[in-house]
Amino acid sequence: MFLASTTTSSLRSLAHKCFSTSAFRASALSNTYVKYDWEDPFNLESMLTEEERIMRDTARNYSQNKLLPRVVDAFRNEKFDRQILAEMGELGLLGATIDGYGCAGASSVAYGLVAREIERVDSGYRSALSVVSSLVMHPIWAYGTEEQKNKYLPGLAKGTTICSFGLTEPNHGSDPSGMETTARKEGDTYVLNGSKSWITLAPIADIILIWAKNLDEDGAVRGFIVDRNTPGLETPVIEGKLSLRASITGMVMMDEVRVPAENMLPGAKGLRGPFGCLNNARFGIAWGALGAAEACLNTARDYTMQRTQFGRPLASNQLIQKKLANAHSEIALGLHGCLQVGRLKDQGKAAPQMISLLKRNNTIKALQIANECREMLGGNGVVDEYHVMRHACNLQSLVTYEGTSDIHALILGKSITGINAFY
Ligand code: TGC
Ligand code: FAD
Repeated sequence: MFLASTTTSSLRSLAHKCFSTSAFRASALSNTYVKYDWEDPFNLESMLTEEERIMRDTARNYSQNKLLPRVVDAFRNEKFDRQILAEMGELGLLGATIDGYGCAGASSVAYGLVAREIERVDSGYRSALSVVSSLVMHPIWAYGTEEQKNKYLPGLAKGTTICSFGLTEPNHGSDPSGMETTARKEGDTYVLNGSKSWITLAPIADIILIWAKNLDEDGAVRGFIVDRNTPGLETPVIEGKLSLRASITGMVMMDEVRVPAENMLPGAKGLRGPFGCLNNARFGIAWGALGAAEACLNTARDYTMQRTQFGRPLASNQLIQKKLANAHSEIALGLHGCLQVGRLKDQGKAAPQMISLLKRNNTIKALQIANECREMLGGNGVVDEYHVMRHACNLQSLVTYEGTSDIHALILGKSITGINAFY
């Protein structure tokens, strides 16, 4: 009783203190109606820095004016124009979070905003940005020697050097720990043997970061920068993708490929090397997926406002409005999760599981949104010029690469229960 009354009186006194601050009183008593901005429901804009807004606007202008006009043809004909990376480099969009070496030194949120804008046009273009920035530039910067950084980062930042990240193998996708690619030391070279599969940009890459088990270190996983012109290296294209057709994907076959010993990244030993890169790339995918979802929502909104059936716009039907509201809500919540994890990331406080949660949830939600938006466009929804079905096809890859949705569920499940359910 005594405790209860003490608590009540402390709470009353605390409430009095809070209420007497002018800001609290103004907001609590104000009758001002705050107008809802459906295009920015939680006022994300107010939480960005000036620099982040500038990077976002640069990426938006570029992708809407230069990428959008090319994408239908690129997707139809499975073409990736390598000039796109040079254009992104020119604008400072590659390796944006790295400080120095010709990079912008921007925040993680700025990187996410750029991914969102590029993916608003096509996931394949964002894939190229992710591979260069997170999967190759990041490890060279984080695990490389000063010589490696000076040699590779400026060209990668300009987009004049094209690169790939080779982790997945034909027999080892979700479980890269079983990889069969090996490295063995011979004099001042490492000799690589094995094959990698599903490697974005591999057929046109100038350098490929290959993860292999080093036989001289009990099979510890190491990263090697392999030059395209090395004898024994082949990079055949994987044809016939029905997803990410505007991105080029290939295999990497290595038969006694000799790499100078100084091309091994000394700061990465074990699987935490490649997984550290994946944290950054998965974070970018979490933002990017929502850019694709926003593009679908905006198209469906415009279409259903203009298209008339039964004598009134489709958008005046409850079923349509419910679909729009669902998509709108998921995008808004997802973006704010990304913003929070981006801020934590820059403070060194982001756990990998936070990124698994975002990557899994946002890609699944974006795919659902794209499918529902496609339905709202009726027959036109299956035509590439409306873009929505292309996004839906691309999003199939997003729920698969960089760890499938179910693998990320198991990562989260392990954290929740403490039980490893992978095997
Ligand atoms: P596990 O025993 O849990 O861990 C091995 C070591 O790695 C460390 N680690 C991490 N470190 C940093 N960040 C993370 N997210 C990490 N996750 C694990 C861990 O601490 C441990 O370190 P150490 O020093 O103690 O040895 O590993 P596991 O073999 O049991 O695997 C767990 C699992 C299944 C989660 C992992 O294998 C996984 O994530 N699988 C998914 C594979 C995947 O994501 N592949 C992506 C290929 S790249 C790609 O798809 C690019 S697409 C590009 C594009 O076009 O956009
Ligand atoms: P598998 O691992 O064979 O999985 C098949 C199914 O089984 C999935 O549904 C999976 O969730 C499920 N499964 C697996 N294990 C378990 C389990 N323990 N419990 C329950 N379910 C399980 N890789 C790179 O290294 N570099 C790249 O640049 C790259 N780019 C890519 C581009 C594209 C377009 C695509 C599609 C893939 C790319 N990948 C890349 C490969 C990608 O990361 C793998 O496809 C992905 O990790 C899944 O591996 P997998 O395809 O071998 O599927």
